[in-house]
Parts: sequence; structure tokens; C-alpha cells
Amino acid sequence: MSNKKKRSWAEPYKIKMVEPVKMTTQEERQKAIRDAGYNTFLLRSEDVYIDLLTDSGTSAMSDRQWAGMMLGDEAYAGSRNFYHLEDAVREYYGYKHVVPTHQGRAAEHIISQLMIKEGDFIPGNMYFTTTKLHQELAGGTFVDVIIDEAHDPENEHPFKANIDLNKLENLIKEKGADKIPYVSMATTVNMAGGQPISLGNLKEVRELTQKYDIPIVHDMTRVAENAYFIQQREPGYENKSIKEIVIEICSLTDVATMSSKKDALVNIGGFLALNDDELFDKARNMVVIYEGLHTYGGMAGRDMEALSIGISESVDYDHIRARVGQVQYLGEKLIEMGVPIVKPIGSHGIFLNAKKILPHLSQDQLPAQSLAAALYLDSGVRAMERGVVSAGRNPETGEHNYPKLELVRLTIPRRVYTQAHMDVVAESVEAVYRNANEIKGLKFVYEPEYLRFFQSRFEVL
Ligand code: P71
Repeated sequence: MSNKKKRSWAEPYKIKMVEPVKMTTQEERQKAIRDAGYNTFLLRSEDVYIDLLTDSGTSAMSDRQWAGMMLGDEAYAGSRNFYHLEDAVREYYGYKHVVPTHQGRAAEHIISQLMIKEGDFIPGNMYFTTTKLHQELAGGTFVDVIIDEAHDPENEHPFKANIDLNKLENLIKEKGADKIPYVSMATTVNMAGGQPISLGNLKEVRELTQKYDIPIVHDMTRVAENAYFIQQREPGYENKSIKEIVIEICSLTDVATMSSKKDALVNIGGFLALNDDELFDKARNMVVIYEGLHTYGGMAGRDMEALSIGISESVDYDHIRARVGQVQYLGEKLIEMGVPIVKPIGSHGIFLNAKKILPHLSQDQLPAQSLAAALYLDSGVRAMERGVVSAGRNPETGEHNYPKLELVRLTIPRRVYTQAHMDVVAESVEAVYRNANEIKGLKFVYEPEYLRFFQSRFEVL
């Protein structure tokens, strides 16, 4: 027998505990989605069969992490678990200092307040909702300097999170380096479809910004997933470990904000990590105003312990191959079915191209929001809108921002669902896609001021 045949691989874990999920009828789902104002954020999770709203805080912890929870030292000050976290951040990411926060946006809040002045500009590789909002609340304006390919869902560039050096340098020259407090660089860009940045590009960005003395703030929420793509795709890195690549990425940046609810496999938590002693003192002082003492920053001791262990598990090759592999499995199925999705397939989810699936709806009719509601109705699969609703309004004109990407995200929690769940999801997406011409648009009936996608309500047009 030829040994050239591709061999299957499976998840590098077995299941020790199960959480039953509720199956619902079409009538029950019809009522649930109407009661939720056609916003999947407002559904009760009990009414959801397969929950692909987000990979944030929804992953399954390992037995080692659960054992770590029992080792929580819930002292107000100087908990042993904080020192374990500090050790893990130093060993796996290489940053000198860590300030724990309750989750990622709290770290964004602190760093934005400390580094941004009124009238500043913050270039970044595509916006993320909370990151941009904190930059704006601090008086700054976000400027997108990602390569153009990132805005084209069909473009198969292997590193769609790369920064366009010309866009970046032009901005620095136009505004002046003193108006640019830092470059906001994310590894695996969420809104672009979970797309990675290459180390080659990051090195060039580092060289350019050092010339102007501009630091780099790294959103490292999914850095291990980015490292996996570098190992798989970037020449020269095929024999490096995920851990080595993660360390190299972090070494090219000055500050990092982390939502540890993703890569780091915990249900809650985050941190700010940085090298500069003076900035660390300021951050450590600010965290006590908003989060808690600097040795817990809004996290319980047990959660810090689970996080330190989660960080070590996140760079394990077998883990990351299975995690990204599961997403690729679902994506490849959908491509085979002819469903338009963002390509290449990203690391944390599949992004359905709602503009293409619902060509009869204008962006004002909220195609991605409508598609997410239709998918829930079909099978109880919960997804998230990532289009015009997420993009919000221009703070000056009050008009909707119209992003080029109008997407529905099927986000895969880590170590939670099986391949059979992925099959059920693919079949439901296919069924919705085949009848897409029957899907009606939606209109806003309630819209809050900030991060409107979370709480807005809609009615069918
Ligand atoms: C995701 C989330 C959670 C989320 C946040 C906002 C709107 C919808 C869903 C959170 C991230 C993230 C990146 C790259 C910072 C945060 C904030 N993602 N950077 O994808 O993906 O972290 O949620 O811990 O505050 O569902 P936080």
C-alpha cells in the first residue's frame, strides 16, 4: 500500500465531561429570534443549539486548568497565582511587565488613556470595535493602514493582516510623528476574517517606526493562531516552534493588550504587558482605579492560575493544528458547497460573505444581520453580524459607516464542538444559502450610543 495517502488526524484530547444542549423547534426559534429583536446577541443561550457567536471566553478548559482552579490563592494582594501569570507572560511572550485586567478591552482602555492625546492619529491593521472605541474616547482617530487585499473577501493573499508601509509612512509624513502615539498592530486580524500578519512585514514595520521613534502596541489576542499560519506559510519558519514564533512576534513590539478569553483558553481575563518601566508604573497605578489591585486587576486568583496554564497549552503544536484545522474543515466544506466565504480561511472562524449571498439587499437593509437571523431560524446555530451594524456611525456626521466587508462570522470555540457539529453547521448554511432570495432585510428599531451591535433591536422590512 502506498503511504502517500493522506492520513486523518483527530483532536488531541478526549472528552471527560459533557454539557447537554437544547434542541428547539422552528416555531420556538421563530419566537426566540423575534423576542431578541433579530439580534443574536440578545438570544438566550439556552435557545441556541450550536453557539458560534464567538470564540471569546467560550472555550473548554483542560483538566490541568481545572486542577489549577483549585490552587487559587484569593489573597487581596500578592497572590501566588499572579506571580505564576507573570512568569508565564515572560516565558511565553517575552514581555517584562504584566498588569492583569478583567478582559481585553480594559487593557485597551488603560493603554489608550496613557498614550493617546487629543488630536492624535492611531494607524492600525484594520479596526477592532473595542480597540477603536477606546482610542476615540481618549481623543484619537483610528486610521486603517492594512493592505488593500484585506478588504477583498475573494483575495487569497496569505498574509492579509499585513500593514501597507506606504500608507503608514504617508500618514506619518502628513500628520507628523509627534501626532502618532503608536501603531496599533493586531495578530490575526479579527474583522478581516482571522487573517495573519507575516513576520517579514512586521520586521519592516518595526524598522520604519523605529526611524520615527513610534512604538508598536500589539493586540495579541490570537497571537498563537497567527504564529501557526507563519509556520505553515512563511518561508524560513517551517522548522520553528509555535512558541519560538510567538516570542519573535512579541519581541518586535513594545506593549501588548490581551483578551485571554481567546488564544489563552480561559473563560474570563486579560492583561496589559509591556517593557518600559515608566509606562508600567503608570499602568499599574491606573489599574487600581478601574480594575483592582495591580496583582489581580479584576481577576480571581484561580482564574489567573487557569490562565497561566492556558498560555502554555496555547502554543502546543497539536492543539493549535487541531484548533485551526477544525475551522479549515468547516471552511472547506462550505467552499465545496459553493457558499461565498472570506478566503483564505481564517483561524478562528468562517466569515460568510453576506453581500454576495444576499445580492437583493442593499447595505442599508443590513444583509449580515438578516443572514445571521435566518441561520438561527433554520437550525439554532448562532452566528455574529460583522458588517454595517458592527461598523457603527461616523462620530462627526452621524451617518452609518459602510464597511467593504459585510460578513456573518461563524466563530468556533476551542475544544468544544466535534466534527459532526461542523457538518450540521455546514448543512444549515447550505440550506439557508439555497433559499437566500427569500430572506428579507431588517431595519433598526432601537440603537444604543456605543458598540450598537450588542444591544440594537430590529424589525423585518
Ligand atoms: C470576539 C470578541 C468579543 C467581542 C468584542 C466586541 C464585539 C463583539 C465581540 C474581542 C477582542 C478581539 C480583539 C482582536 C480585543 C478584543 C476585546 N473579541 N481585540 O471576537 O477579538 O477583548 O472581549 O476580552 O474585552 O467575539 P474582550
